[in-house]
Amino acid sequence: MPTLREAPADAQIVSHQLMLRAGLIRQEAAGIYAWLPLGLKVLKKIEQVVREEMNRAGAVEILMPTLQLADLWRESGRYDDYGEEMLRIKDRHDRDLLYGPTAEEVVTDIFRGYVKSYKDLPKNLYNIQWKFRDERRPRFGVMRGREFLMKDAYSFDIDEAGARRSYNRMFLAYLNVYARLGLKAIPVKADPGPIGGDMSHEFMILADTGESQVFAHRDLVEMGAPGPNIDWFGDLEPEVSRRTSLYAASDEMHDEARFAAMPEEKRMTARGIEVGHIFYFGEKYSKPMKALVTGPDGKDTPVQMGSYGVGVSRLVGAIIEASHDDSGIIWPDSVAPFGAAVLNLRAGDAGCDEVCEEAYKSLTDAGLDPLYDHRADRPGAKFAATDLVGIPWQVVVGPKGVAEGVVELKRRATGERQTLPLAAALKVIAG
Ligand code: 5CA
Repeated sequence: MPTLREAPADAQIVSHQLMLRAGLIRQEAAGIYAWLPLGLKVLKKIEQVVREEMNRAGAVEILMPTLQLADLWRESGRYDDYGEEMLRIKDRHDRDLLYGPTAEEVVTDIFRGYVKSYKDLPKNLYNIQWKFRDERRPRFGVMRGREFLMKDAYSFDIDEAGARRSYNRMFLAYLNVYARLGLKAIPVKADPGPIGGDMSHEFMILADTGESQVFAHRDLVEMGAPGPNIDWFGDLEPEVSRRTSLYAASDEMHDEARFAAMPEEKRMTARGIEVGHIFYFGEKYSKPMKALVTGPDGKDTPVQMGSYGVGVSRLVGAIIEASHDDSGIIWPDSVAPFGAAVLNLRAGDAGCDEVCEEAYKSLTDAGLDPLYDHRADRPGAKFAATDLVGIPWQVVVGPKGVAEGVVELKRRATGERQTLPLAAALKVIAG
């Protein structure tokens, strides 16, 4: 847990500063990071939330390689178009490879190898894998990296109506992901860019440091997520259109006339962090790559596709932007690197050691994945470090309390402290 007192001078935004100070990441090259123990724990927890919500919405996990064959991209026609953002590599046989910036081509190749009939549809395959884009200006730490972790899902349907149902499932699953991460995300109409297609939404977290401009109806901010208990394979159109009927657009798609037609108090212009982007693009890849399925009429037709990305590593930064104070990070319980910290203020003292070990064991048994700080540091340094790294609960054990049979329990988010017996503290933490 290599914490730093000062933020390195080149970190411009608070999340980047706090990620470096809390020892979550280490820069290895511009836009390329090593994940240190605490950072990796958070990244894995976000990944797991995303995975659970994808599975709930009927998507199936696979893992595609980071290195892809250029020939697949020649088939889709994107090899030349993608430009300088693509990292191109040659192997020892002089074959052209690339480090995948996204995986439409690879997943289409997998799909066409196995699925031949509409009876096997719908299908949605996803993976959580590192991507590389040689961004011109990598900045803000993991927010705009060159190597970054993305969840990318790809849907396959026989017709447009099916593709829209698949799109709707992802649209709502995304809202559930962000809600579980303690974030308020707004879906906005977006430009499909190099992925292509004619229907696209970005999911934005409001933050002054965001790189995107958002124009939206205020009510969208508080509308919230649908929750896990919707009928995922039923009619989701009403839930989706409740949200898409209110105005919301990124700057590329902004329509000033429509925006101005809303009541003034409902008009919101803000900066946003794009934490997800979904696309419907029909036959854009299936047609040139000949991913054909036999329809009910016996005819072969190109499958209808969409793709759905979540910026998993970017979310670490986005959550910090949305949840911190002057002392450091405030992790939502769902992704905190440790559920609770046990601070031994006098390590080596038999009484303190005994209470700490009991606390550590009980918290472990309760599934809270606790951190035990038994370093010889002075108490002030321990408090500051635990606040900085944002652990939701602190159980503070010192000689005075031990003599009286109590510990101090602190909630990081509110700063609230209470003095109580260990067993009672454990009950409060367990909720
Ligand atoms: N194939 C589609 C969806 S699967 C796709 O690549 N979409 S994307 O380009 O919009 O990327 C998906 C998400 O990845 C973005 O919404 C963003 O959250 C994240 N992302 C994109 N570029 C970067 C980057 N340079 N650094 C960190 N995260 C990024």
